[in-house]
Amino acid sequence: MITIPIASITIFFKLIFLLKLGLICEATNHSYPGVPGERFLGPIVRVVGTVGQQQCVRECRNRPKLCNGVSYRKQHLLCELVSDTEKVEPNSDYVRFELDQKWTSQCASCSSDEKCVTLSSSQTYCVQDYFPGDCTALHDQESALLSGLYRVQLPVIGYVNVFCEMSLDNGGWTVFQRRLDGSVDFFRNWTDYKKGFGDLRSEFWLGNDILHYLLSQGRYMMRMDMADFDNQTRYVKYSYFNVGDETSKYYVTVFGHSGDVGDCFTTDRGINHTMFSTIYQDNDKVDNRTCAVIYQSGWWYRKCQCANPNGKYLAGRNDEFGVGITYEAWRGPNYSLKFTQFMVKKRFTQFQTMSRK
Ligand SMILES: [Ca+2]
Repeated sequence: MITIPIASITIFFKLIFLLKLGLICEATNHSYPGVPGERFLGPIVRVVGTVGQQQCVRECRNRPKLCNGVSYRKQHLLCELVSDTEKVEPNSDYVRFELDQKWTSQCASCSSDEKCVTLSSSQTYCVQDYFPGDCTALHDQESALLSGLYRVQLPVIGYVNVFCEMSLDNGGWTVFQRRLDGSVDFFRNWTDYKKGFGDLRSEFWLGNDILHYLLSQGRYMMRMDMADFDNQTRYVKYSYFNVGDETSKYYVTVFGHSGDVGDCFTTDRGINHTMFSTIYQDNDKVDNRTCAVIYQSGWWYRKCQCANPNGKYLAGRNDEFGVGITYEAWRGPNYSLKFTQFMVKKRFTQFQTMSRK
């Protein structure tokens, strides 16, 4: 008589149960146990919409140099690929799978921007993968995406991580500045502002080169959100925003104000048609003074400013005229705001352009 230990029967039925739930993905000899109720924090390196769970895992396996895990959102058939699987967060809509990619020998020749395609003859080919150029393209591709870190591909500089605001004002916004707690020093030199600094999940400046190449992809609008220490909020929006390259000193063009507070960017002391200035790079329009030193930041200074979003985190009312994170048209030059965030969104997406014809 053959005896089967009770334990192995229990494991067998547990596996059947998990497979029924779809929490184990079976894909050519490799099973990946899923963790329900959690998702990877990203950055999300690639989004694949309208696929099943097993296909989602396969999409990751087909990109061995890019992908080490997937977050799958069942209701939306939404597949998020990540390369960094260290940080997770609870989310009941998701199940996450961590993948060990070392075994994937057939696709090993594909680079991180290529997808491995298997033909029926079991031969594999590496084909160029598609990457969106900004958060607007990501949002157009899949409107159910959450706010967070995503990888986009820009002209000239290639891949960069950006924070996408996917719910506020219809989503699809790429964030390029945020202040919220004073944890990051913004009184920095030209190179720091050129390359960007800080933490994309917290306080940061995305970087003037990134901003320039991002905006070079089309026609963009800009939105600035702000909050004071009484938890009041305001925003301004501009129908056009563009930033030149480094040889132009990141020359800015902005117009078309709207919002629920006065304009600080296209006025006489605004930023329109000015160059970027930092300490040791005085490109402002005051001959005998250096605005960037007086107001302790890097910014598009004119004579000198009406808003100083990269200023010192002075937390509310203070005596340092204009040095704080000020927005004169709202709380004046002696009030340093609690929160600011700047972001851009492409005005006409491919679909909208097509339907406009
Ligand atoms: Ca000057």
